[in-house]
Amino acid sequence: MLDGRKRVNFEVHVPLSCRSLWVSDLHLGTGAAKAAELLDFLAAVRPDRIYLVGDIVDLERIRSRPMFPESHRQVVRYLLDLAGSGTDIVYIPGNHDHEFRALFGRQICGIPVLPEATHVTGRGERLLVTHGDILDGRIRQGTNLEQFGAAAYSVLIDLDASINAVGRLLGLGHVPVSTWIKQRLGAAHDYMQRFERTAVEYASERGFDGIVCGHIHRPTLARVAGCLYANDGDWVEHRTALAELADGRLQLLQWQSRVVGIDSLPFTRQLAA
Ligand SMILES: [Mn+2]
Repeated sequence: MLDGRKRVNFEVHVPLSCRSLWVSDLHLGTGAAKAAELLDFLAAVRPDRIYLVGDIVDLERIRSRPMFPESHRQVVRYLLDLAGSGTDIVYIPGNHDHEFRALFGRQICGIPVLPEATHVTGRGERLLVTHGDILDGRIRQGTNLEQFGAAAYSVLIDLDASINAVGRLLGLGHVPVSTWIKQRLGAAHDYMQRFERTAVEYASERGFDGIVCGHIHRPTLARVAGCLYANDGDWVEHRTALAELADGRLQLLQWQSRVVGIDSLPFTRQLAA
């Protein structure tokens, strides 16, 4: 089982119809991407609209170590086919695929490329959708320790892929080492908390009821001082997505050989207002 994450009381009907689905941090083009599992997940959900919330294809890594196996191609083809057959898809690039920011305002095979988006839920809540790296700029104005946390955190995210590649070779399955380290490395933990707080401030200042982002590879759904903070997680480590269900409620989903509804990670504390 995955580090003690518990199921919530949420029944999943396959395929799961939902109004909207947010996925990010796929990091296709790296050995860490869980492309085959993502394909299984995508086949088990029927969203009206999909937001691709950045770090979809890891152009940064591809430049230094080119690889793009068949399963990664299939993910891209599948998404393009969905767009071609009427699913509304929006692409918001992140920092690992920032080259696509040159295409803001244009479309790739019918998929608009946007810096950010506004999503209104069935319950009338206005949510800001952004990858989240823009928040790093605000966090870097923080203390040296916080800056160290941000740097340590991005190293850990990369490290996770290497550790798990070794784990797979040894037949160990998924080794949640970086989750373990992240929970214990104070500076990384401080960075994540600051990221979440900054995200909520950023959305509130701009008059939104909440924010949906990715970037820090930590699936979370929380309400902080009346503002919604939703992080759709990643497809390197957690295999998670955020869904808006038919009734307008938000729900974190995880692929565990089937679609499962999950709570936020157990180590997510209630953030200070
Ligand atoms: Mn990112």
